Amino acid sequence: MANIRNIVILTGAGISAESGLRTFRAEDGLWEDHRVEDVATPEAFIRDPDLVQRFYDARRAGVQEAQPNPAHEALARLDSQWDDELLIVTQNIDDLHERAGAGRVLHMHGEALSAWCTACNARHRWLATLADGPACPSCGTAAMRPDIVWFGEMPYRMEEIFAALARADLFVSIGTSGAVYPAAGFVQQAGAHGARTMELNLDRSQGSHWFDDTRLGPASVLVPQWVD
Ligand code: BV8
Repeated sequence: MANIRNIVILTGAGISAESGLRTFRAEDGLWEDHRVEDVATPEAFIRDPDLVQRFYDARRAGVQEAQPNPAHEALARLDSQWDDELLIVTQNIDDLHERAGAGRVLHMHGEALSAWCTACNARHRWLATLADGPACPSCGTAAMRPDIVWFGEMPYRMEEIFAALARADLFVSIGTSGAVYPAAGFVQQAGAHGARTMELNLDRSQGSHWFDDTRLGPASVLVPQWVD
């Protein structure tokens, strides 16, 4: 990758699809079982906390059963070899990037394996269920929610992401439909600052027209081809 120094990679549910984790907007998609407003908004959590907790308890269990695929492994190789700036901004709440060995990962929509105490604000690595109302290890109250960014909530570490996009020479989007903001707008921000932009996806995304280069196919094939 001649004269490329700083890279930002955005990943979405599609990079984990071949690890068996369902995406959101396919026919067998995750939301199909639920209306997104019923499980991924703060209002849903107030209205029916048990439904929301059980939805994420099931996602948390599924994440622990899944294994990284060649796409996650290729990005981990790139991360370990790349001497300049590289940031994997993931919309995914699974830990497959980390388990493949990637270090520079930023979960902008939170993490399935993290619990957030709404009483004392502490965050805990959490592998079990939350629907049964476990006590917060820090303050002892039964007030923990999934550490997930729901619709209407502020994604994590946005300033850090915007700064990385402003410095990027290359922006690569992998396995996302480009349906959810602000992530769907990153390609425009990177391009406006002069980055080359590339999309690796199974189908054309809603933002395909913003990319310099679009390659269609499964991430487990396209990402190793690009990295190696
Ligand atoms: C916010 C929770 C303010 C965790 C998620 C109009 C304009 C701008 C914004 C809005 C707007 N109307 C409403 C909004 C705000 C809203 C939004 O964007 N709504 C959408 C529906 C229009 N956004 C928000 O509320 C966000 N917060 O805006 O705060 C703000 C604004 C700016 C700056 C700061 C603050 C919060 C959004 C976060 C919501 N939480 N998830 C969870 O349950 O997982 S979003 C949810 O959808 C997922 O987390 C995921 O990240 C996201 C996007 O889904 P994808 O990852 O793209 O998955 P999808 O199924 O859609 O697509 C999969 C793709 O993979 C497909 O293209 C497919 O072809 C491809 N694929 C499949 N298999 C493979 C493959 N590719 C390669 N290989 C394969 N094998």
